[in-house]
Amino acid sequence: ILTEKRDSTGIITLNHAEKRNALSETLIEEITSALEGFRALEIRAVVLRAQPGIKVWSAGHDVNELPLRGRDPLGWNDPLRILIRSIQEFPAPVIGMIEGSVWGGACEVAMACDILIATPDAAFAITPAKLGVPYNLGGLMTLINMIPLPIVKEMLFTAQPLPADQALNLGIINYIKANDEIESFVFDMAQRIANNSPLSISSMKDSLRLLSSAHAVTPDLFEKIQGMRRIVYDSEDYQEGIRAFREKRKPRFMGK
Ligand code: LCV
Repeated sequence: ILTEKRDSTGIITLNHAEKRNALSETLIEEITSALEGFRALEIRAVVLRAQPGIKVWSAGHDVNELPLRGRDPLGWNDPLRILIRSIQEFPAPVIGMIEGSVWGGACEVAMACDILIATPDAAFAITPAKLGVPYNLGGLMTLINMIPLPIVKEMLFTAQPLPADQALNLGIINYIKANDEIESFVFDMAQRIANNSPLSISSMKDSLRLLSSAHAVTPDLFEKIQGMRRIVYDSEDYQEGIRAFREKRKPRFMGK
């Protein structure tokens, strides 16, 4: 990643284009430590972006780091989960500046941002079904807090990209701006945020996080869901999804 401080705005630029900014443990650790550094500098707005004009904002979870059979691929301490929480718990607003296509767990990273501004070519594809992965409860919570349920189901079940204009119509992203306008638009908004009360904003951001995740899940319900998910990540289909990706071929899911 590249990091930059511009007045009270901190900028994180994903910078691993040769691997399509796949969210490896290393890349995620760089992002979370940059956020920790920004917290110490009392940064008042963060912009999370990729290189200008990029075709793929992020290809999502590094598939080569997905555990093989028998282990939850999206457990509490997995890097992607740590990254999502570090964005959601950061005391200042994080603006996702999206150029290009966003895949899998990177969609959830985008949806964990507080405000999303995208270029017309941006698109969002949530892909666990393409890999045979059972998305986790917290991740689904992030998604349904940002996306209307019928659209979340369409995105999860088809794993097809949702284009920026459709995302804007649905209120998933705040603005679409042309490539030559988006940077100044985003930084102007970051500056407006930085000029307001950081204490007020931080308390409201955290209150909204707590309110939006306040869903009663009984222990029985939780264990039922975990049991269902284990059947999936223990399945042949889960292995087939990862193998197919590595062999650069379409997966053949047999439902077992
Ligand atoms: C590792 C990669 C990746 C990658 N991991 O370039 O949400 S969940 O549950 O599904 C979660 C588990 C998750 O996020 O899973 C990952 C979901 N992501 C995807 O399904 C997208 C996978 N990537 C692609 O479909 C293509 O790479 C796109 C369309 C993003 C870009 O295609 P393009 O032709 O421009 P390549 O496919 O040639 O990729 C360039 C290099 O990046 C690696 C890929 O293996 C290749 O590496 P090599 O040059 O060593 O072959 N790469 C891409 N995505 N998610 N590695």
